[in-house]
Amino acid sequence: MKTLMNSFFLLFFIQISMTLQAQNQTNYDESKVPALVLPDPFVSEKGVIIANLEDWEKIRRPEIFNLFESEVYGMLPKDFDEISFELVSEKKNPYPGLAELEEVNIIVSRNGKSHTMRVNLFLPKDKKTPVPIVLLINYLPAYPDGKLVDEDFWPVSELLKRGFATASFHAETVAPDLADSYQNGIISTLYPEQIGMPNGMKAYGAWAWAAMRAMDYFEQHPKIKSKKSVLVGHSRTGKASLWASANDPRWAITYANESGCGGAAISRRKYGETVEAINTRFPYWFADNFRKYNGKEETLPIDQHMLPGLIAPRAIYYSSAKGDQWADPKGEFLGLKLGSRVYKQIYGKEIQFPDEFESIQAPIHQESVGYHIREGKHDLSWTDWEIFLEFVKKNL
Ligand code: GTR
Repeated sequence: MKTLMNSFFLLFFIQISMTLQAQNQTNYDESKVPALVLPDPFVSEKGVIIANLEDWEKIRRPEIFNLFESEVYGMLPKDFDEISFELVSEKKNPYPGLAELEEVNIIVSRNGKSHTMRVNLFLPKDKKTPVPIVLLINYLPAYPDGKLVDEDFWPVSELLKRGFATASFHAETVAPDLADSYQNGIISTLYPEQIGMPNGMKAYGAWAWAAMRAMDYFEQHPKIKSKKSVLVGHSRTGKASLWASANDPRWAITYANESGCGGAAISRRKYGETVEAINTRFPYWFADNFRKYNGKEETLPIDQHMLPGLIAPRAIYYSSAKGDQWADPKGEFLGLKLGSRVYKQIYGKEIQFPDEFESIQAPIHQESVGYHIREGKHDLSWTDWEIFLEFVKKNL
């Protein structure tokens, strides 16, 4: 018993000291950011210059997608045998005057096993025609009083008043957000062959998979205009939203708020959270292969500026907070600015980004690509939603 306790404490101290070490080494000094030498989105692995839509879609996009899948996020299996939807009634509708509430169990089966995930959907009451939908991937701990909604994070009534249906699921409905139990959802039940594979499905793959299943529900819903769909995630679920949309062309607009390392921000900058720091604290978020790049970001065959191109030409939106240096706001901005070249050069969108990140004074809302940075800390706030919804008005 004593030996067991000793090894428990030893492991605990190793973990703490690894975290502290990663935090101590955090760089917040722009003058120490390495000169950026980034992989070129417009040169194929065989050296072909990619200058038109056909070469982009047939050659380069698949190459970039495969690299993100194997080296960063891990696989996202798309097959299953059956899907069904069941309405349940467990919670009280907090907006009886504004909305109809649908609590939906989505039941997916594969190889004789099934998993049930929950989506909560609010439909505006007074609308006769199908309406656009905003889906938020939530990861916050369940609200203490069993409440369905925290309006600060998910502004349901504001969305309803603007004519949207809105839905949310909790990340843990498919994969717990914990290192020792993340597989205890769809991974061990539906896709056990993924376990132990260096490019196998991890939490991000599972959360992105869940967004796809929610979309399956919206697509067959007579009151939802699923072609006008918006996928939103903050921080860890911002990263998952980007990977979901790279895998699923059904999302019209994808919004990643303060998604930082492994999301919007360019890894090679090593500013704030690094690849090593994120893989150490959250070894179950990304594919095991991503660990090869701990401290060796410059050897990644892709970088996060190549991720928006997987979502193009569909609209994409990033935002940052000045007090969220851990997520590297400048790296997030550059990831989008450089990533938007696919929108401009391949899809002919009108895009003009400022030269200097430091000179940004107002939201940058371009054709299909948008960005804002605000004062304050790491959070998905009403300010973020309000500015983002202006972009949605023009781009949905
Ligand atoms: C942090 C993590 C970030 C970000 C954040 C969050 O601890 O380092 O990558 O995802 O959590 O999800 O709030």
